[in-house]
Amino acid sequence: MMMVSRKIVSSLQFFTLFYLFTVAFASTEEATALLKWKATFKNQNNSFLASWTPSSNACKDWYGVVCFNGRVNTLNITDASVIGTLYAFPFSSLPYLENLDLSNNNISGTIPPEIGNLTNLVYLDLNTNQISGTIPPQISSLAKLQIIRIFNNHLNGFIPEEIGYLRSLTKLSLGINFLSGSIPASLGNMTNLSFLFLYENQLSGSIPEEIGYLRSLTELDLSVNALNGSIPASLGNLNNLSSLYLYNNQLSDSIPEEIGYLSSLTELHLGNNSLNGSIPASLGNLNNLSSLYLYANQLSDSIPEEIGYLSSLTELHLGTNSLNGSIPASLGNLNKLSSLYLYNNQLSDSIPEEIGYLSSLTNLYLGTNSLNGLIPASFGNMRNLQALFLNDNNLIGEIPSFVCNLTSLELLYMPRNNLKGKVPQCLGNISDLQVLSMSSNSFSGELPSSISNLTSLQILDFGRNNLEGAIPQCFGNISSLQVFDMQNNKLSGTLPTNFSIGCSLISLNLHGNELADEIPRSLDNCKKLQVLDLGDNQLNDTFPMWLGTLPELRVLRLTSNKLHGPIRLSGAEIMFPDLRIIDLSRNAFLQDLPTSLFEHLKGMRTVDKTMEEPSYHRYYDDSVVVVTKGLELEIVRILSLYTVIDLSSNKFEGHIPSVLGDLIAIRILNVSHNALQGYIPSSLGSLSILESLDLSFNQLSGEIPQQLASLTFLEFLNLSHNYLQGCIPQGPQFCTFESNSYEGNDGLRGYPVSKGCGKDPVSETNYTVSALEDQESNSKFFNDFWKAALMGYGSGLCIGISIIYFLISTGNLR
Ligand SMILES: *[C@@H]1O[C@H](CO)[C@@H](O)[C@H](O)[C@H]1NC(C)=O
Ligand SMILES: *[C@@H]1O[C@H](CO)[C@@H](O)[C@H](O)[C@H]1NC(C)=O
Ligand SMILES: *[C@@H]1O[C@H](CO)[C@@H](O)[C@H](O)[C@H]1NC(C)=O
Ligand SMILES: *[C@@H]1O[C@H](CO)[C@@H](O)[C@H](O)[C@H]1NC(C)=O
Ligand SMILES: *[C@@H]1O[C@H](CO)[C@@H](O)[C@H](O)[C@H]1NC(C)=O
Ligand SMILES: *[C@@H]1O[C@H](CO)[C@@H](O)[C@H](O)[C@H]1NC(C)=O
Ligand SMILES: *[C@@H]1O[C@H](CO)[C@@H](O)[C@H](O)[C@H]1NC(C)=O
Ligand SMILES: *[C@@H]1O[C@H](CO)[C@@H](O)[C@H](O)[C@H]1NC(C)=O
Ligand SMILES: *[C@@H]1O[C@H](CO)[C@@H](O)[C@H](O)[C@H]1NC(C)=O
Ligand SMILES: *[C@@H]1O[C@H](CO)[C@@H](O)[C@H](O)[C@H]1NC(C)=O
Ligand SMILES: *[C@@H]1O[C@H](CO)[C@@H](O)[C@H](O)[C@H]1NC(C)=O
Ligand SMILES: CC(=O)N[C@H]1CO[C@H](CO)[C@@H](O)[C@@H]1O
Repeated sequence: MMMVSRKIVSSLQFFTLFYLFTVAFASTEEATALLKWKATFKNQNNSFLASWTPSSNACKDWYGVVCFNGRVNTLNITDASVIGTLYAFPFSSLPYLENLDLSNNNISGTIPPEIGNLTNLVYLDLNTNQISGTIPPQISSLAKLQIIRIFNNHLNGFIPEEIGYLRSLTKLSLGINFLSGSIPASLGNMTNLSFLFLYENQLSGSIPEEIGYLRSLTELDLSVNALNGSIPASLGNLNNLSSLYLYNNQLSDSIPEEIGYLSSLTELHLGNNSLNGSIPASLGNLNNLSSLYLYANQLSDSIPEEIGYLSSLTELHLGTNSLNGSIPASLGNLNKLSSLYLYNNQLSDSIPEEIGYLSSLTNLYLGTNSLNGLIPASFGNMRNLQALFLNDNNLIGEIPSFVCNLTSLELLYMPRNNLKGKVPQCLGNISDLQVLSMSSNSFSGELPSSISNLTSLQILDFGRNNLEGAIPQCFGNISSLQVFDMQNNKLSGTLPTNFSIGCSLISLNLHGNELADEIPRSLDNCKKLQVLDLGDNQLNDTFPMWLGTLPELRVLRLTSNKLHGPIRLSGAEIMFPDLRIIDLSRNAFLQDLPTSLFEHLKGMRTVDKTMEEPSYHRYYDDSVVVVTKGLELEIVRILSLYTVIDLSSNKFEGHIPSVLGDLIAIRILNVSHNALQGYIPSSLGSLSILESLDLSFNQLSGEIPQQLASLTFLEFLNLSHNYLQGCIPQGPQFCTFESNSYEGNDGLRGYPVSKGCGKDPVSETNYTVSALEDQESNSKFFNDFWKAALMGYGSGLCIGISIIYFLISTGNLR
């Protein structure tokens, strides 16, 4: 039909006749074919395509269909809720189709090779569907194609090399799929290509040099793939390139100097690769560059002064590299700069005053470097600054009073410097402040009460300074506050007593001050509280049982205070449901261990590794010190994964309740230095992830339960200074403990205190020394080994025994 029509057009009259004929015939054939395709949709009631009926005129009435000379020229049913496949699509029946847009539907299955029959196709858009399988190479026979958009599907396999034959292509957009293999060099033949988007796939290998032949390219996005090798210098030929996105790959070697020849470039994003060497000074030629992202590479040497010539720059992100030397003063020329990220490098010397001239700056991140000297006074000019990060440097001096002029500030983050002096009262004027973190400096004097005027404040962290005086009462009123950390200062007086209803506190850490009196009852208004550390103060109160109603409390640390009295539970149904760390050590608690408390503690009854981090964790890490394995260990962040009961150094008496064995998530159990009596309950053998057990300095009697030998994670055991007797159980972990674990118990026998315990009751485990002795008493090897082991190779013995067990179990020693 088509071939005939091409030959006949010379006669106008005949053509008119023929044209009328085709209108009737061709659109019937095309319409019938389209209806057959529609009949395969899963949702036949699709209201968008309700107009597609056999009785209506496809060219005139059908949604999304445009005809030209009576033949379907455009089929555009984007975002029309189609649920179907392309298997019944009439590829062979639409010879005049130029524009096919099926984007934003739910089309699944693969692209049939018959797509190659749409020989007049100019525009192909299948983006945002569920299309899978490979790109058929037949697509390359569509010689008129200018635009291909199949991004955001499930395509896999290689990009067919044949695509390079599509010489008319101007846009190729295949991002967000599962394409793998390397980028075909043949793409370099598509000389009219101006957009090449292959981001978010699994492409590997290196970037072909031929990409540099695509002189018409304006945007090249190969980000978020697994590309390696170096960035080809040929890219420097792409005169019209305005954006180059290669971030999140594995590109290595240095950034080619030629990138600096891309005079049209406005965006250069090379972050998160393995690029090394220095930043080429040639980048200073990129007059139109507005964002330069080179973060998270291994770039070294100093920041070239030429970066300061990039007068259009608004974003400069060089964080997390190995840059050293000083910050070039030339950066002060970048008067359009809104974000400057230089954190996590090795930059040194003082911060140039010129940085303060950047009056458009909203984000300044200079943390984690080796910067020293004073904070330049010029910083007072940066009236638009919202975030100032100077943490983890060696900055000295006082908080300059100009800081209070930075009235747009939301984040002021300067922990771990050598700043000193008083905290300025005027901080209370920075009314949008959300994060105020000055921990680990040497600030002195009192906390200004003006801070309580900061009604957006979420994190207030002056931990590890030398602040003194009382905590202003009004601090209890900052209802937005989530983190309040004043640990390790010299604060005295009482805690604020007016925590109000709706209190947002998640973490309250006042550890290591001189705070006295009671724990304020109003804290039970802080229903979101997860971490409460009031340890190492002078608090004089009974056990705050009322905290048990806080549903999310995970850490309760009251060590080293003057807390006293018995711990008894009222009849409440649910108490401390999420508690994981309870440290009441070094107080004056009396009478029985709190059995009724142990009967609650639901959070310690299951081993749960899926705790959410609080939302503030980017600016604050909760940390708690626990005593484990005889050492102080600071747990940062993962503290919700640690489960600790420390009741040591009190005046508890009576028995160790066997219900403790139900708290199977405990890793650290310390009840040492009390006046506990009776037997060690065998139920402790159920604490299967216990790492540290300290029962020392009590009056415990009887034998060590054999069940403890099954605690395979136990790394620290202290049973010393009790009245224990009988044989020390033997097991894989038990043979790593030395005699000081047992000293001061005159009645204990067996390894490592004395020679074996003879015919001890055979344990359930395969690893007992006594069982081995019985089986191996004739073996000369074993006797020699035993002698060597007793010469002090504590843990060597364990390994040795395992080897022997292996030999026994394989029959080699029999
Ligand atoms: C089409 O039918 C399905 C059930 O077969 C129904 O869930 C859906 O809402 C219907 N859609 C329209 C647009 O009527
Ligand atoms: C299809 O229609 C949408 C909106 O109706 C339009 O944005 C899109 O450009 C059209 N596609 C083609 C190929 O004409
Ligand atoms: C697409 O359709 C399939 C089959 O009806 C359905 O299971 C799937 O959830 C749909 N996907 C989307 C993204 O709508
Ligand atoms: C490339 O684009 C130019 C200008 O638009 C056009 O004249 C030429 O035909 C195109 N080349 C191909 C192979 O389509
Ligand atoms: C297309 O590109 C490939 C690889 O660069 C090359 O070998 C081939 O000769 C090119 N084909 C044409 C027709 O230019
Ligand atoms: C580069 O862009 C200019 C201006 O838009 C245009 O005239 C020129 O043809 C482009 N060069 C190429 C190779 O496409
Ligand atoms: C790039 O990755 C491929 C595997 O995908 C590997 O064979 C090749 O050695 C790598 N090349 C470089 C330069 O790392
Ligand atoms: C703070 O701003 C005021 C005017 O708004 C100005 O007079 C004062 O000098 C500034 N202080 C500092 C330290 O920059
Ligand atoms: C809080 O701000 C008000 C005015 O905004 C002021 O009068 C008051 O003194 C401030 N309070 C403190 C403690 O600085
Ligand atoms: C605790 O406070 C009470 C009175 O409130 C007082 O009698 C007692 O001596 C205090 N205890 C300590 C250890 O300071
Ligand atoms: C020793 O361990 C093996 C495998 O763990 C087990 O099959 C065997 O019954 C055990 N023997 C004794 C005596 O417990
Ligand atoms: C008429 C025509 O060109 N038909 C082709 C359609 O596509 C299939 C698959 O590529 C070919 O086999 C046909 O020849």
